Amino acid sequence: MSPSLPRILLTGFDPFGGESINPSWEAVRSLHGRRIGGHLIVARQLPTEFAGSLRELKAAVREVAPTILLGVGQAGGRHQLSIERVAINVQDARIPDNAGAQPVDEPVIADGPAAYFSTLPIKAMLAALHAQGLPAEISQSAGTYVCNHIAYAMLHLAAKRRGVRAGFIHIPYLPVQAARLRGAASMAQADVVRGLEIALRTATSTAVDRKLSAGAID
Ligand code: PCA
Repeated sequence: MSPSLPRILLTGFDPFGGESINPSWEAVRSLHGRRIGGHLIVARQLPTEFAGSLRELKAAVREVAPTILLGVGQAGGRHQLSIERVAINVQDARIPDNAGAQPVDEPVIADGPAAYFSTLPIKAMLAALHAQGLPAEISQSAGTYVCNHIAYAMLHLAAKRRGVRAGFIHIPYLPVQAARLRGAASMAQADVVRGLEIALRTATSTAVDRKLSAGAID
């Protein structure tokens, strides 16, 4: 690994919930080794497991020493690139994770704060995605499953390290998944990858986020 470039740790998940692929890993893996905004991308797959993902995230952070952490996960049913604003300190699993664990109303980190806000420039990222013709939104909840868990853990680890920022993006199904699911929204992998590139380039070049309305009523 080039010692001279600051690094971005970009994570995707393995398949879960009966799917045989996870679009987050398919997109993330194709960016491994790329340089974006003067940073080297290191891609890692995390298991869709509460305990296992946290263990592997901590090991990857120790090894890679990233200045930016971006988690990516599948959010079947969402229609666009979904930039998460917040991660909450709760695990509430509707289905068992890939290790069979199904925590209900447990904290991610026992003594952690109730929530963390993303420390990436979410509004600047949103504006850049729209400007490049990609559908994207700000999401006010990353859910309560493994993705929220990892988003929270990334922000918790980043909060303890000077100059380190973190965030999370949920992505729709791939067309090949949606074709089986009749009516589900999807996004082509090339667009997801381009969107992640744009989001990361914006993160590397934006120290102070923009103030743009992108809220929700419900
Ligand atoms: N999506 C799940 C976990 C793994 C993934 O890709 C989630 O949204 O929690």
